[in-house]
Amino acid sequence: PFMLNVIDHPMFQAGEANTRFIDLTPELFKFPDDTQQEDKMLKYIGNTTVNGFPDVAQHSKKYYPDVEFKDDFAPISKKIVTAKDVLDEQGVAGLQSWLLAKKEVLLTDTTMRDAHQSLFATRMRTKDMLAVAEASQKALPELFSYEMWGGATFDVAYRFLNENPWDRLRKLRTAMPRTLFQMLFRGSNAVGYQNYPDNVIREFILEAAKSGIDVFRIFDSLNWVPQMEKSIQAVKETGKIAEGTICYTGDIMDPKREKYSLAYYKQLALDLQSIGSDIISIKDMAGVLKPEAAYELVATLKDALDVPVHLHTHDTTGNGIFTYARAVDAGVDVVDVATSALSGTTSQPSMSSLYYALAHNDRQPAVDIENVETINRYWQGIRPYYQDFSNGMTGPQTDIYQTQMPGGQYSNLQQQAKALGLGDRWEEVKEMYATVNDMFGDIIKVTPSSKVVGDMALFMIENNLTPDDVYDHGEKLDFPESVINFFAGNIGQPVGGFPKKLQKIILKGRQGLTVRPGSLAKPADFDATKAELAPKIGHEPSEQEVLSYILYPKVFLDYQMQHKQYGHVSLLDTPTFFQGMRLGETVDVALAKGKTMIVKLNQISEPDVDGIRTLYFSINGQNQEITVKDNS
Ligand code: 3PY
Ligand code: ZN
Repeated sequence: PFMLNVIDHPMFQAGEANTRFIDLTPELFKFPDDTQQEDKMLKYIGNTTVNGFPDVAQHSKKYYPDVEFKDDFAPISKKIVTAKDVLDEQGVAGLQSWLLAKKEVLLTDTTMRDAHQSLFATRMRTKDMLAVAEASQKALPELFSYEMWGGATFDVAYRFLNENPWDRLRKLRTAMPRTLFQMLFRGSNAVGYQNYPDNVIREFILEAAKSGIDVFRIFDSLNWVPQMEKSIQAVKETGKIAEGTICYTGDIMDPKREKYSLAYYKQLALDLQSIGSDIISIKDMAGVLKPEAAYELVATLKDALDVPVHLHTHDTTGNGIFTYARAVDAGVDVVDVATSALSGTTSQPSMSSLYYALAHNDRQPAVDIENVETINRYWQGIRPYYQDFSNGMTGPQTDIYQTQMPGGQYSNLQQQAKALGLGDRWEEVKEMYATVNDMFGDIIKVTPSSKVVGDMALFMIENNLTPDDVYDHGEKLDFPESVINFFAGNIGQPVGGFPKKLQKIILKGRQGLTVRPGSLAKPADFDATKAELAPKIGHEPSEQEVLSYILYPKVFLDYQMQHKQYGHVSLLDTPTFFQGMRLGETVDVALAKGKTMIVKLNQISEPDVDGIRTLYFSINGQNQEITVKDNS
């Protein structure tokens, strides 16, 4: 129909088919797909304009950075060998020796994963990462890796950002081919909050490796080694790097706290090495590892292990740089940092701060500090986009040493509390979090065990319950599902076992598992799942789609529906994506290379009797109206 419209047009037939013809009849040169994409985009903008976006406030003005970021970096110098070059050319053993031989401490940049997960509830959009991806690789080729996938980014992309996380991985991988990509993987819980069958774990890892992940940081939320073993084995099949992880809690320097002692961590690290970890990571998810403890722990592990040691902390208490400096003294091989603009408090310590803290130290990171600052200016520019999701923490929070709440959980639990109308009781929620941890026998708290503690704390605050109420009348209480699940052994066994009395109350007499849940789980039937999924999404599902559906059936189908309705909304700039448009505003949407849709919002009608508003736009100069139901 496209060609016929052109050929049939009187101007064309009159031999005037030149550029003037194209200018005068742009509608003839639109492909049906473009029109559809434009209509969908407009529907999204219209709906967001009228009905808003969850958790985003009304702003009188849209913020955009003053200066547009320009990538002026030269290509990577021929003299530089990146960590990715080493892995691709010399394999895992080559990378291990390369790391161990480095004098300086290496860095992992967590800006695109943990930093935004911990500062603004994982809401960073792919578009804002891609804009600086290629530049980052050129500017900072000496980094060990970028943590840019996994953890909560997987479900949040689908759930809140209308984005496909696999697309994010593919696009970043294309932009940064010489950079090691690292993901956070929750062992048998994959990138979810529950246990998955072993074959799902294996397939997910194979697919992630194929799609561009090089380093898999594998942890278990209870430090239970059997829950990490299958994941580590799967990574080894791919030739990528398995980082077995010890999650740090307690205080090894406090002789009264015997449960999580230095000897405990040393044995755990040795066990993880013996099942095939290529690197051992220490995951201080709450930021409670104090400087001298970091020195002792790292020195002990460096002495006991043959593989490199990678340290992760959160700067919640304000002591992150000090902790890293002592770990560097003790010989740590790699530490996790974030760009300054997205560092500090619940996020990782700042890359440039660490650089300067280690001035005149022979282990100072080998990065070009000017380049670090230039890249940081980009992030500084876009950080205000996400203000509405920010956890509001403006300075060090030393009560974390008591509550031990993971950085990645802090902002999420706060959102959860607000959603329950408990926003003004946040201090109580934090205290209850520590109380619940005691009731549970002092467990490791990291996703999903941290969510169990958080859910229980919210449940107790919401229902005004004390621990005694739970012990005395627990049989009458409907505990949160995650809590029942935990006590049933469905996410594994905590160090030292479950507190028996509470377990009996919560399971109401039922027996909990004592074996690895995956050893009982029925393997997923991928072919059957594919067949089941195809009619639901209207096309033959890819391996990635099957995996996403197995992990998050409802979230994935909801995303598919949204995507059908609204199309590629990831192309919108972030303020427009979250806030829609204001009257008189014009927004450019780059639909494809060289194809821009210029959208102007001219007028919005009052709602009619059915609550329907009409929005009057012009698109590339042509008027277009759409109707949107006002849900207010
Ligand atoms: C996650 O599992 O998402 C975490 O960041 C845990 O710290
Ligand atoms: Zn973390």
